[in-house]
Amino acid sequence: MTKPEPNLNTPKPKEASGSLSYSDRVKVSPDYQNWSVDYPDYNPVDYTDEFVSVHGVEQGWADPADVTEVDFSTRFSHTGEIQFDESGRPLNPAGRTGLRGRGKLGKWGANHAADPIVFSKNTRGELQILLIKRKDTGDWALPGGMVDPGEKFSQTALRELREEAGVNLENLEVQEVFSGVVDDPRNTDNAWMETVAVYVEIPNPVEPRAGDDADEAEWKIITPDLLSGLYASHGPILQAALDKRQRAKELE
Ligand code: RP5
Repeated sequence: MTKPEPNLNTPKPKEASGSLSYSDRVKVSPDYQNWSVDYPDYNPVDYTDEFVSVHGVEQGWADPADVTEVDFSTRFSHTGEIQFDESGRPLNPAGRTGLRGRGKLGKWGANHAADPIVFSKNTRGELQILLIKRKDTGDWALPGGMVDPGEKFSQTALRELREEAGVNLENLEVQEVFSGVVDDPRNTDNAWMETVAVYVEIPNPVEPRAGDDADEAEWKIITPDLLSGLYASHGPILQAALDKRQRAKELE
């Protein structure tokens, strides 16, 4: 097999929309993404946004710049054991991203979030999903957010639903449908988003009201175009919830 040419100098065509794009990110060929593939020339820019390194540290939501000060024995990844590079930085389980450092993420390693998937049918009987339009990228997304200390993932998901979409379902039971790395535009080689997505179905679509990080909140009919246009990997996560819902219906 011919060895694929690494291409470190071409920026990725569509890394992210809006203010999340990292202009210094370089393209990594899929053949070279896995850390187990030898890539001696790999030397991407080391970037941590000032908002993280100054304000984040002052406000207590970001780790110190020196990764050796972080106690990783209290941290975890949904993907299993985390690998580290020779300087002690955690390595993104999804592989090389073309950027080192933490970018706009506060924590070295996994940055934990939770996402609510809320289904309901409209008056014509069509299945809908409650989505928000993110202020930072303008993408439609699940109304999820970062886990607060001491919170269970399901609590985070339902709190974020209330804060971002104005819908309070905090007394309802939810079904877990996904846990793992999100293909988030903020991810770097050393800091990445992970989420737990949960789903619930309600009989009537409650009127949403956008808040917090959301510009808009709306019920959307689920179509292939909607699924493929969602933020990060929210499309595949929503598809997993649809499949699980379908299997549950078949057993009823
Ligand atoms: C995504 O970012 C997660 O799936 C979740 O929806 C979101 C959390 O980040 P913020 O919305 O708090 O920026 O990776």
